[in-house]
Amino acid sequence: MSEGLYSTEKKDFDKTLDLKAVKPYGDTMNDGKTQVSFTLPVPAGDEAVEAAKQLMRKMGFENPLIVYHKELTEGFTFFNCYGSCTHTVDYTGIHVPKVEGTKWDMQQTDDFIREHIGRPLVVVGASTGTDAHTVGIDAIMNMKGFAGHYGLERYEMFEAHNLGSQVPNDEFIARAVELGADALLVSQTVTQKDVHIHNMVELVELLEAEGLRDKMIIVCGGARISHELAKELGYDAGFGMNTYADDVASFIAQEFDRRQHSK
Ligand code: B12
Repeated sequence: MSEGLYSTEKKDFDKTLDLKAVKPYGDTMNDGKTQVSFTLPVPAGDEAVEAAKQLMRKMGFENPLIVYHKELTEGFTFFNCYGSCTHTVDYTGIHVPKVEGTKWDMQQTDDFIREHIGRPLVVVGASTGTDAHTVGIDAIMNMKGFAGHYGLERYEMFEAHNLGSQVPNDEFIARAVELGADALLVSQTVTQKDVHIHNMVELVELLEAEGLRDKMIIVCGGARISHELAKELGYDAGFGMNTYADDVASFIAQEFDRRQHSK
């Protein structure tokens, strides 16, 4: 037996990495293997599986396999699918705007503030608008922090005020003024129907109307927040997933120092 299905000859797998045409990696280079899951608003059954397959092909997946499906509730079916992605991206042409500056640890940031600013910086943070998610802002602000990185409350040179969740923008600003905030930290987790955009823009507009925009550094964060989006909406910086207090603290210290020199 030589060629064919039962061949014992070693196959020469594609090992070419072309960064100008990158596609998902499953078992071997360029196989495009991808796992996708979604729900269709149809009852479970053969027709539902066929609909999911057709959709996979339309999304650019070859050899779609529906490996699991289950009716979640009457008329809604969930699918786990595999397929080979036919699309590629040019990785070499990608430019992602990022927060500029050097990332320091807690000690370095505290030392820098002590030496260059001479007083603790006041930061006021909250999950604003209708957003009830507190874990993200707590991870950045609370004493114990997140994944081994202490939060801002632990820093000697930050006075951190965490106002919690569902804080309306006008209340947030009023408290920030009362506390003499140098920086505002806005957390936005829910992004459905662009609710975060409206809420984040409203904050900037209110600050501008009250002549406060340039008096405070405004930073936002959340799993679906990027620095690019933050800048677009009038914020000084935006931080996404896997952010630690170190990132935010370094940025605020360096930005505050830059501003005090440009006055
Ligand atoms: C826990 C949770 C809840 C809890 C929240 C409890 C609490 N006290 O926080 C409860 C049950 C209340 C909840 C409710 C809802 N939730 Co919820 N929830 C989650 C869940 C499971 C985890 C979120 C979390 O805690 N992540 C961990 C933290 C550490 O990560 P993080 O928030 O991304 O924070 C990091 C960074 O983003 C960044 N960061 C975050 N904030 C800030 C701020 C600043 C200034 C900076 C610098 C950085 C920063 O730093 C953090 C650390 O690295 C996620 C799903 C998931 N697995 O992510 C859904 C999820 C966020 N929820 C979702 C939804 C839809 C809802 C509801 C609308 C559901 C409903 N229909 O009622 C409600 C909304 C309630 C409301 N009014 O806000 C969706 C959001 C989808 C979207 N894109 O909008 C998710 C993604 C689930 C999903 N897949 O559908 N939720």
